[in-house]
Amino acid sequence: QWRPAYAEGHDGMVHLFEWSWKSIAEECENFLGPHKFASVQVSPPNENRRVAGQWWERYQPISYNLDTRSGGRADFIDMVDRCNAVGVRIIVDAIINHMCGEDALSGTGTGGCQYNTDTLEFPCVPFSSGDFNDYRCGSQNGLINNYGDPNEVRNCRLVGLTDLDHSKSSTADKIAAYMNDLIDIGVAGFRVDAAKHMWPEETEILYGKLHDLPTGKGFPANTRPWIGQEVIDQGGEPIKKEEYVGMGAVTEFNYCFSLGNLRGSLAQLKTVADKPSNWGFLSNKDAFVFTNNHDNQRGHGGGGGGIVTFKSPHDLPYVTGMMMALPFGTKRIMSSYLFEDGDQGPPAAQPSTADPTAESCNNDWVCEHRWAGIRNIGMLGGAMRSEPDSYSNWWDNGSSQVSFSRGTGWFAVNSDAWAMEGGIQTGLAAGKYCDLAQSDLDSCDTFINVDASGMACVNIQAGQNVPMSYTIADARVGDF
Ligand code: AAO
Repeated sequence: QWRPAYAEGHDGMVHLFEWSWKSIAEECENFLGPHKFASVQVSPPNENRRVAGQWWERYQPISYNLDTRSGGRADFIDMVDRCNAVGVRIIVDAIINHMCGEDALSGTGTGGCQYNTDTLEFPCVPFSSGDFNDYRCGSQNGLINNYGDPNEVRNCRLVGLTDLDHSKSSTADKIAAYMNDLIDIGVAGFRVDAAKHMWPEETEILYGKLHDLPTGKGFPANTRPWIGQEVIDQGGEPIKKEEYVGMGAVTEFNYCFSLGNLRGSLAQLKTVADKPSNWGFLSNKDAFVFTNNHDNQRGHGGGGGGIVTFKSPHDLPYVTGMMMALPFGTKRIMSSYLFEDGDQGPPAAQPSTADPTAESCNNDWVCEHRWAGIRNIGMLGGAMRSEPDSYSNWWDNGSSQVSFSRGTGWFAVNSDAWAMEGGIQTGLAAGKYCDLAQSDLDSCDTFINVDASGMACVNIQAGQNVPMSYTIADARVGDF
C-alpha cells in the first residue's frame, strides 16, 4: 500500500489532469511507456455533478458509474489495458469522502443519474440520508468552520460537500465496491482525496476491504493497491499526517514548499535523503511528493510561497529532476493546461499526442512531462530505484551544485550563478553515455564520457537552459 506496483525500470507518476481516457491511452503508448514513466494519476473517473466552465465539478460525485467528460466505462477499461501493456500504471483520484455540494440541490449528473441534496438521495449508488455524516457533525451550519476541531473536520461538510459516513459498514461497502471495480479493471492504486476529512481508523477498515491487484492483469500475487492519501498538514492544526501513515502513503506538502524554497541551495537537500525527520518530513516510504499540484498551482488548498509550477519554466525541470533523483517518497509530476483564473475548466480540444519528439501538446495543454529535462526523468528514476534506497558518490559545493548516483543512474544539477565544471565521480562503468537531461536516447546529441575510474568531466553553465546532467547504465551508447 506504500509503494506502487511499478514496472521494472520505470518511475514517476504523471498527473494528466483532465485528460480524456483516449488521449491518456495514446500518451501511454506514444510517449510515457517508451520514456519509462511509471504511472498516470487520472482525473476522477466516476460520474459527477455538472458545473459549467469549472474543473472542480470532477470533485463532486453523483454516482460510481464510470461516466465523465474524460470518457465512459469502455474507454476507461481500454485505457487501463493499453497503459498497463506498456508498463504504465493507472492511479485513480478517488473522491470517497463526500458526494456533491449542498448547493447542487437537484439535477442530473454527467452520466444521467439523478440526485437531490435536500433529501440526500443518490439513487444510482444508491445512497440516501442514512449514509451521511450530518448526525455526527456538531457545527451550527453543518460545515467545517474550524480546522482546529478534528471532529468538525471529519464529520462536517467540506465547503458544503455532502459528507459520507464511513463508520457505517453498508456505506463503506458501497465505496469499497467502487474501488474494487477499478482494481479488477487493472487500476494499480488511488490518490485518496480529502483523506484528512475521514477518520483514520474508518479508512483503514475501508482499505482493508480492497482486493489485491489482479494477477490476471499481470500483477504479482498478493500485491496491495497503492494508497496515496491527501492530508494537508503544514503544522498549526491538530490533525497530523502521521495519523495516516499506518495505512498507506501520505502527501508531504512541506517538501513541496521546501523544494521551491531551496532552489538556490540544493546541497541542503542531502539531509532529506539522510534523515527526512530532521525536516519534519515523513519517511521515504510514507511520503507522497510533488513540486506542485492541481490545487496549489491555481490558489486552491495548501497554498503558500515557493511552489514551482510551469509558470517558472527555467526552474521546474531541475527542481523536478532533483525530486526524482533523491531517494525520498513516491514522486508525482504535474501536467497542466493553461488557465486565466483558478476555476477555469480544461481546453475544448484534447492534447496532441502523436509525435513523441514534441515537447508540447498544443491546444493550451502545457504538458510539463514532455519538457526538456523532465521528459526522461522516468528513465532516470527507474534506473535509480534500488534496494536499499540510498545514494552514493554524493558531491556538493556547499551551495547549489550537487552530484550523486543511485542504483544504475547518475544525476548532477547546478542552480548557482556560476558554472559547475570539473571531474566528478559518477559510479558508472567506463563508456560514452547519452546525457538524458539534454537529449533523447534515440536521437542523442549530448554525451557524458566516463573513464575507467568512473570519473566524468562535467560542464553545467550557470543559467543554461536545463542546468542538469543525468544518465543511466542503459543509456551507454559506446566506448569512451
Ligand atoms: C467548489 C466551490 C465551493 C463550493 C463547493 C461545493 O469552490 O465554493 O462550496 O464546490 O459546491 C475542489 C476545489 C473546490 C471545490 C471542490 C468541489 O478546490 O474549490 O469547491 O473541488 O467541487 C482543504 C482540504 C483538501 C482540499 C482542499 C481544496 O483539506 O482536502 O481544501 N483538496 C481536495 C482536492 C480539491 C477538491 C477537494 C479536496 C474536494 O485536491 O481539488 O476541491 O473534493 C488549510 C487546511 C487544508 C484545506 C485548505 C483549503 O490549508 O489545512 O486542509 O484544504 O486550508 O481550505 C496554508 C496553510 C494550510 C492551509 C492553506 C490554505 O498553506 O499552511 O494549512 O494555507 O490555502
